[in-house]
Amino acid sequence: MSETTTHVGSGKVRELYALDDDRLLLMASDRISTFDVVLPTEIPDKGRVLTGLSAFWFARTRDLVENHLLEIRPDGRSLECRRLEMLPIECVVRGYLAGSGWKDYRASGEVCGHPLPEGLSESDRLPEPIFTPATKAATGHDENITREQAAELVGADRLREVEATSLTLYGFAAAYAAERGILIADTKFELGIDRTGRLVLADEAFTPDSSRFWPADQYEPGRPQPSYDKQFVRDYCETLGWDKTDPGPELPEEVVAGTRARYVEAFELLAEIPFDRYLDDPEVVLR
Ligand code: Q0Z
Repeated sequence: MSETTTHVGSGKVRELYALDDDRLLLMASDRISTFDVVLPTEIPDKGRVLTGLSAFWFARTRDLVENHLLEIRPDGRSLECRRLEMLPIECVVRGYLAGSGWKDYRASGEVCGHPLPEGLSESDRLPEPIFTPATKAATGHDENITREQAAELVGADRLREVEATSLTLYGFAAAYAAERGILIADTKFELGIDRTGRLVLADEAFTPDSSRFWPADQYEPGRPQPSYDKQFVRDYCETLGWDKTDPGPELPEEVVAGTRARYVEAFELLAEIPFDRYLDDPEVVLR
């Protein structure tokens, strides 16, 4: 990092730096969170897996929507990106009934104003994927909003474009991943506007941190699904009687190794590139 690189933001497990007026650097650490707490133990290469997957999806979806990616750094964990005017909503698409979607459905029979058929079970596949925007909460949890609230925030015409783009991206990625043994239950994007007013996919795309990945071979509606990447960590934490407040527990080496293996497996299934090749030359995911 050069002297003139300024830190401009932190996520739970990522850092954002300004390179100049037009470019940002997004860096993914090896930190992992569970039950919303960042744990004291890192998962080696987790940031590289997520960065590689995100860059892979940017390359694969560039004909569907423009994206912010300029370069992938040789460290494999940082992306140089175009700086955009970010939309003040989180773009969420759900193909399955999980998380807050399942909670809202149980309470009201609908999710963000989408009426759904009666009698759906937890983790059921939805008849059609639905766009369920949320507000960006600085801390804590994003809050689901209605289409009307989202239209007030971005404008009705822009919202229609955002919804169509989000559904197209999810449809492409979910079908691609399902053929390779991973169900993408839902996903969250950030979209921005470039200086010419065009909609651009930003932030990260279809990583296990921004999406719910489920192993397709264990899919069984009617219960919560195991997480593709974090299930070992959650199961281990559940054995401890930890109250899920900060600080979280240290992870034993077998949980670290098993979790790292799951991240690498997701990368290799989706990108169809050995992870060691990515470490040698991160640009392989762009070709
Ligand atoms: C992304 C975030 C992170 C903390 C701002 N291309 C862009 N242009 C303008 N702003 C952003 C982007 Cl990606 C932008 N975030 C989310 C990421 C750490 C916050 F790594 N915030």
